[in-house]
Amino acid sequence: MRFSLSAALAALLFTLAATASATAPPNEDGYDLWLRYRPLDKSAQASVQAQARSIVLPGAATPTTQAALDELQKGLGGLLGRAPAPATRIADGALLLATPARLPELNSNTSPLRAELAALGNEGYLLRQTRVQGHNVTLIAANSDIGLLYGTYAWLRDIGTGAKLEASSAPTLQLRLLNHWDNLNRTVERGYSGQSIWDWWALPDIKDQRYTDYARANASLGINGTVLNNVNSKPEVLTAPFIAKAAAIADVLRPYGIKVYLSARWSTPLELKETSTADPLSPEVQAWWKRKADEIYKTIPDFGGFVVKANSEGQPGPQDYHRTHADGANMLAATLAPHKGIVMWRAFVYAPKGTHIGEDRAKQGFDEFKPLDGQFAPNVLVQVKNGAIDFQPREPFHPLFGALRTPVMMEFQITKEYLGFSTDMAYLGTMFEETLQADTMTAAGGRTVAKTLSGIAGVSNIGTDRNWAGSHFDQANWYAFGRMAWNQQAKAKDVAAEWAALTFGADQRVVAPIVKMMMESRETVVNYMTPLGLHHIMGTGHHHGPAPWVDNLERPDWNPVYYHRAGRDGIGFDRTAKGSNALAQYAPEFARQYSDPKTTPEQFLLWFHHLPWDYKMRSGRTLWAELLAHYDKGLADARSLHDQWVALKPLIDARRYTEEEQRLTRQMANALLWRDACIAYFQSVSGLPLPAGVKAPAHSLEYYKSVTFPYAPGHW
Ligand code: GCW
Repeated sequence: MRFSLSAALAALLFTLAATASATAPPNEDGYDLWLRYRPLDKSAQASVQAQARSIVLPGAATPTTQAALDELQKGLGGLLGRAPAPATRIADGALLLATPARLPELNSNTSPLRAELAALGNEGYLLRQTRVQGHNVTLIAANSDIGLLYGTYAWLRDIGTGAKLEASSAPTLQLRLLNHWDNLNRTVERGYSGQSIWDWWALPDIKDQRYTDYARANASLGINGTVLNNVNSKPEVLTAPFIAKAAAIADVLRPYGIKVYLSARWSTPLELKETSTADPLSPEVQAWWKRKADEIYKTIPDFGGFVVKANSEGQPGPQDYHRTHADGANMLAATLAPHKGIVMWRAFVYAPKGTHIGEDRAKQGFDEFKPLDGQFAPNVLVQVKNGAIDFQPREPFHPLFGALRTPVMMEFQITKEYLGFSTDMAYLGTMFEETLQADTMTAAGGRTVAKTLSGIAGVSNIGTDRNWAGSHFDQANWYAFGRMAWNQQAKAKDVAAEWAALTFGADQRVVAPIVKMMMESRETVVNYMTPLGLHHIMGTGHHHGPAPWVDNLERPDWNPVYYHRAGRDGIGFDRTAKGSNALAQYAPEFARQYSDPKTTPEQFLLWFHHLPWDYKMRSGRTLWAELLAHYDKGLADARSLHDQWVALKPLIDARRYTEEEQRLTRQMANALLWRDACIAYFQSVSGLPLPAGVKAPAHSLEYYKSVTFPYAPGHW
């Protein structure tokens, strides 16, 4: 009896295991990103096969078209099980890759595509089921080989998501860059995904396969430039050995349309002891930079240019010599101009120690750069962070957008310095969309932030972790940045759906719930960290965890208490005319709307206003009760994110399921810590009781103050 029972049990377990392995998808480690090319089902395979019976590229292959052909081999090999061989003759069912140079009839007066192609510029593409030379083909057409590569990725993407073929697409911005904050010793400032992928020691001789896969991933999104090193830069990066290393990376990235840029340290020639000063007006300094630019272009003929962090957070700059940011930027720009290089000069500056420290930090970038407008050389762009403080979970757009005639680059932070690193889930597509679509009100009828841009940069979240980004969901932030750099009108939700389908498979039972989680995630983080316009109340230095009580740092504007200004009388930073008047930096109509708390969107309320705790919110609740409700909602939603993921378990491969489940569990704990610590602290300041139904924090304020995060990553 005992024997047969255990036999029955064994049989049952065997059946369960067999069923589980039959349904659960195979494990994945995330290395393939959104370019996974897992087999399609039979009917989808048949329809793709019909579009690509052969692959035809008229004319000779170039490194870029070779990259497209290689991707098709890889992609169709995975999706269909085998890829068609390249053919030379156009036939029915061919997948045809053509530019007017390769197939002159595309440009003939009778070509129906001529005008459409002409409108696509150098990088755009069109996808079309059409007839060419009497044959039914699927056409990927563009004006250049890089357009063909982008079109190839778009075609593969449409297959992966199950979408119908995109008609045509062209980017609005020419500069679509990643900024790596990677140090030469391979640590990454604000990096939460391992070491820098750039192995400077092994370069230039040893070129990791990752560089090619990095290029593929970026080209698939249309990213066309990358700044290899941290804006807190070192002089060595501009010495010959490192230029040779950068050149080796540039060689790998070039076929994929990606240019290499470097962060230049202002005082490089002085620190290398090759000049006696770093004054931009010194002929010796100018000559040095000219020689340096010539040297770089000799090694990297298509070098993109420099990004510069000057006179910011202790970095050297032209102001050390009583020169302006424009003097500095223009001097570098003059050395790059003959080579068609550019300077991206960062506007992330705030008063150096000891100088007008009394001024609202949110105003300082504008105050420095607005008066210089019109003084910059044509190949200078001012690179502006999305908000005026620093990559907070939510910030209003920076007032420099729309205020300058000088071309402006957007700087987003893809790595989540202030949003829970790569351990908390926060899909940033919604944040990118919110900022890009915000109305600067700098023109009649409105003018979105997107419309004010000449380029866009994202601070990379890429590292040596097997999954590249620290977590699977953080891959989506790289993806969303790239897709929205290509098209600023893209909707975060559509981008999330694309990413989810490509990353987890185009099954609506998986895609729809994942998109829902993604779309909720960033607001969840805002709620448990910095609701209602609160900002910069994170832990000192590493910026992890709650620390609203901190008031003892070297500079007042590094202290959380400086930003939330909570006291018995109320909470929030008054940036109206009664306060710092930062609102005066915005367009008059914007300033008018945001000067009145009643017409200020509540998500920015405490950013612009200092209000009494009993201020009546739109919900009818007091500000105090509303603040508590937001913290509670943040915690509840963090728990819900976890539960939504758990419900997906049967449909996700075990490895990725577990890796994310562990993170979402950790996020619940982090949300609880934030909620409890902030409530304990703000209650100690407001002196108000917790309304009925609001749970008291689990510990004393002293306990929360004692929580530390030794060796938190990303902070050197
Ligand atoms: O957000 C802050 C970061 C610094 C960073 C700086 C900047 C590269 O805490 O780590 O330095 O901004 O953007 O320059």
